[in-house]
Amino acid sequence: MSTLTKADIEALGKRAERMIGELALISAERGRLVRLFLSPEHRMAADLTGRWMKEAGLHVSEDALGTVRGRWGEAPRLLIGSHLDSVIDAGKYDGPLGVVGGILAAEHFIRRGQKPSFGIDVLAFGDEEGSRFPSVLSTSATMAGHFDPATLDLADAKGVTYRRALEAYGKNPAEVSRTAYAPGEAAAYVEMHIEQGPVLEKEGEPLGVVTGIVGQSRLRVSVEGVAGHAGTVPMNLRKDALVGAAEMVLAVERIARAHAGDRMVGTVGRIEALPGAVNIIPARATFTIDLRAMTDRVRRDALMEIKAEAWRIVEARGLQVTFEPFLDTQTTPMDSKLQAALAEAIKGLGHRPIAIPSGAGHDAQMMARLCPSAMLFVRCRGGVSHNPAEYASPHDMGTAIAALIGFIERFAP
Ligand code: HGY
Ligand code: MN
Ligand code: MN
Repeated sequence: MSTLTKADIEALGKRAERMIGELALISAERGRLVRLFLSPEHRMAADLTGRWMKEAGLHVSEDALGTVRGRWGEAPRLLIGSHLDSVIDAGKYDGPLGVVGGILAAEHFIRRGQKPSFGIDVLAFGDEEGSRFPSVLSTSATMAGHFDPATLDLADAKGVTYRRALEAYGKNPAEVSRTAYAPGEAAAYVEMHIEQGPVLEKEGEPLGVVTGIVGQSRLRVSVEGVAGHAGTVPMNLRKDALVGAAEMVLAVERIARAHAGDRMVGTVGRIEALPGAVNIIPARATFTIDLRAMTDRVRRDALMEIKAEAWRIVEARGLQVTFEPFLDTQTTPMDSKLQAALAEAIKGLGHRPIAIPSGAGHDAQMMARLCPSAMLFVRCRGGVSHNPAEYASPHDMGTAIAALIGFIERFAP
């Protein structure tokens, strides 16, 4: 059974709620949560996180990509982390729960002077969502030794490159590749995260153990047509880029639905028509595709189906289409031994661990390329996420931190 009392668990949950609430006030916009990588808001959130890490007794440092690291003890290390960056108009738990939970779990051992036979690093990543640059998971990828130098030349919506943004944040891009852990230094990685889905709520359980993380393809599609006068060009003579794009969007939905058995989901989250005037037939339409499935082959085959459909559409309409892929992450299984240890810790609290595949991407997807990795899911109301209505209860968060503490008590590198 857990060494924590019910009062301990409630207190942990209340502290987590307070800390997450404080982080949620750090936003680039009033009225909605926007916290982008290498932004002034990232700086403020990183400083607040560093302060909490220090107060918990961790030794705080920051790497060349702005990842904040709270360190305790010697190698081999158990890494515990998640991300501080957010999507646009985000909920406040996606990311921060894993950072705050890691700090409070580490503090539990430091306060009691219970030094395990391994070190603990709590990590606060800055670029999981890819909300600023067309890259995702770049900070955890770097820590795992897989940074793609081409990332430095990616530009944000204002044309600021990743490299310039790093320099403006006070970092030296030349030091980026030195942030990776040395082989053997990281014994394992564990991440606590809201489930962002409805399974735990349906099961009536607060905690789940992630079996694997979905693979993702993200690409930008550009459809070229011919601008024309909305009042004078007959319908049968038009080369309307937006109508062609609209047919493609429906094809994405149809093809994704056809592969529901592989948990395939296809989303067009952004679309733009140019020149964007009410009385001009769109000459150009650009949109994004986010395609995911639990098997990589099925996902990549479906992507070919979507492209084939797009070529048929442009052929029929006298348009042109180009595809610009900017993400392709593999389906990533979580370490089975670590899953079992998380399940034992959850049972030690008198709960039933629920095994769940993750339809969302996470930093654990990259850290799994460095060391055995696992994720602990926390129930969230209605499964709602990437939405300001996102909510996890202090009781469930306290229970999750207690489970993480139980996991650490059981962990042996
Ligand atoms: O989009 C995702 O899967 C994650 O929230 N970055
Ligand atoms: Mn997340
Ligand atoms: Mn997210």
